[in-house]
Amino acid sequence: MSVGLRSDYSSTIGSDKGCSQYFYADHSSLRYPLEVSATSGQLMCHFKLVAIVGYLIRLTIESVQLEADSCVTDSLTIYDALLPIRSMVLYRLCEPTRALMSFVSTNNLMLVTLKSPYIRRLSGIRAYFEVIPEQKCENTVLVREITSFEGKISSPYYPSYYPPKCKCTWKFQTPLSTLGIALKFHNYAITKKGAKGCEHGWWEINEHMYCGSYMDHQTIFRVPSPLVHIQLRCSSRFSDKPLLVEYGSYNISQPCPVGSFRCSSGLCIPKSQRCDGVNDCFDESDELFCVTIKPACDVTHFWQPGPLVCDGFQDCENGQDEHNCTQSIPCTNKTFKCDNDICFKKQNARCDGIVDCPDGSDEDSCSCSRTSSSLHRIVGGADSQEGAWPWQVSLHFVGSAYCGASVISREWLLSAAHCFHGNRLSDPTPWTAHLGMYVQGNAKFVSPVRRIVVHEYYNSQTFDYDIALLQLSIAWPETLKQLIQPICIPPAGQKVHSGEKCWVTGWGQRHEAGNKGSPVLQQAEVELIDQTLCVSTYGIITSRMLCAGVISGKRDACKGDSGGPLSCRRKSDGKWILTGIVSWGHGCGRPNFPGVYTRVSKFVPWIHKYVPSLL
Ligand code: 4AZ
Repeated sequence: MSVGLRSDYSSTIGSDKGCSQYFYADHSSLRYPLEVSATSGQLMCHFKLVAIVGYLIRLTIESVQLEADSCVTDSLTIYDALLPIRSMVLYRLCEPTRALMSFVSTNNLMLVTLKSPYIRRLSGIRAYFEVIPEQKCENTVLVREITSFEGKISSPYYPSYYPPKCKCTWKFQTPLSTLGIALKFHNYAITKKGAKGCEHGWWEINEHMYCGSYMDHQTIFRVPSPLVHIQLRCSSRFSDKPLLVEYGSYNISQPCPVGSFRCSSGLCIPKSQRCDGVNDCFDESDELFCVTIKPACDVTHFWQPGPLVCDGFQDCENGQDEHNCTQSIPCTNKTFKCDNDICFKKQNARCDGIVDCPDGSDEDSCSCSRTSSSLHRIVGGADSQEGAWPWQVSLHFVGSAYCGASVISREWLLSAAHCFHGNRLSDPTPWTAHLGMYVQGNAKFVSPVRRIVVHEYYNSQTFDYDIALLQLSIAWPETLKQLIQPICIPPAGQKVHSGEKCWVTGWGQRHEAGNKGSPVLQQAEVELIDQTLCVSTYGIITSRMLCAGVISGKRDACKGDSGGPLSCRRKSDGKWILTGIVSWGHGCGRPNFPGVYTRVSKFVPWIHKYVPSLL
């Protein structure tokens, strides 16, 4: 017999028959199914998986259904042992998924628990497990003289998540002393290791130490040596996302071939792709320092099919392509259809505060803050006026003000990921959100937090992707709409203009050296700062960050303001836009060290993934 259902684990644990089971698997080429689902009642399942000694268990999850509440009630937990010991957690899933993912134990035992005590719609799991041999993770590679990527290395048990304990070694040798090794990391990057430990992989490359982190694009790391010794140690507490790295040789004296441009990330792209408005480098370095020249079209060619049609975009310098239009491009799922059937190329034409449709239908029924009464309240001084920033939220952790946030809908807030970094801080239970508040502690509405969604690429060393969504347990009532109003999310990829004046607000410290927050909501007017200047000040500024401040430094965000809004008023329609989220900076209010903010326009699709109701 290849698999034995030895006994029900305990008839008192699950109300559903077969929910708690003990499997023994001794056949290494079979898939053993693990499936359970229920539409009402509760699920409290314990699946104990045991393989033959000397082998490991790979659990592949095809789908999981549960209530998404940051694991407060519902969770799927995979343990690297037969008992639910905290230190042996391999992975915990807090939200439903249909993405195929697999996990490997470090021994022949695994426990999978599924908890869903109040089933509303459907809870369950569809998965299978296999018995697999332990894999060695070392290799010696002789790289050819082709100066392009020729092979791949990967984390152990790829494409499974790799286990928390691992050690891989790879040795590379190129045929010529003039050739080094180029490593192309997929959705991952390595940077010099600082004083802190590494959270997502610890790399030693020719005796230099690096930490790895996940990103939304590939990066290239070049080692200018013909002999390269690499060691990877898995440093995460849990199983971590699989890694894939392409390797190849490159010419040490000329890392990018003639006719190509070298991105800041090390990637080489054809020179022709520089300054074409497309982020080919992924880090936007190909689009920096560009002077845009729009064609001055002549009437003879702008009716031709192509970009120069009536599409809501001014392609010609003089705007001729958009004058007296009688022709429009057909609507697709990437366009917005106005009520009078004209289509606009811009996906985000709807509710971006700019009237694109001749009948204004793209801007009808949009609900974020237009605030016509806003002008009188933006005044100098540090204390704001009561009700002036109706999207401002104070987040309390175990009863004390800890961070800021912004209201973006009836039940969702936007804040900074770093506010929730750490075991206790990432649990929504101790958090409360205080809305419609002016003096600390006197909120018009308080709700517990149901769910915290930290951006999956948040990097606690560099503060990259410093963004988090919070779902309230109780949506704020319509009756409070005079005091609580959502702020608008910027259109995706919106460009900001340096010198533009915006406002930062919060109850954080009023001095860098202080240790207590302000009782009254503070406001400070700050200027958006040129990205190149920001990079030259701090060095480690990514395209997900922007700087704002004043030269004197006097007006700035500080500790306790984190997660709060940087609000900019759009001239065209008077709407307030959440341009930034207070993230970090060198101290507070220091001359020449502006505040650093998360650039919200980079996260529009990510926000929409969780808050689809947002217009
Ligand atoms: C902080 O510690 C912090 N001056 C927030 C903003 C700034 C500095 C520190 C910017 O939360």
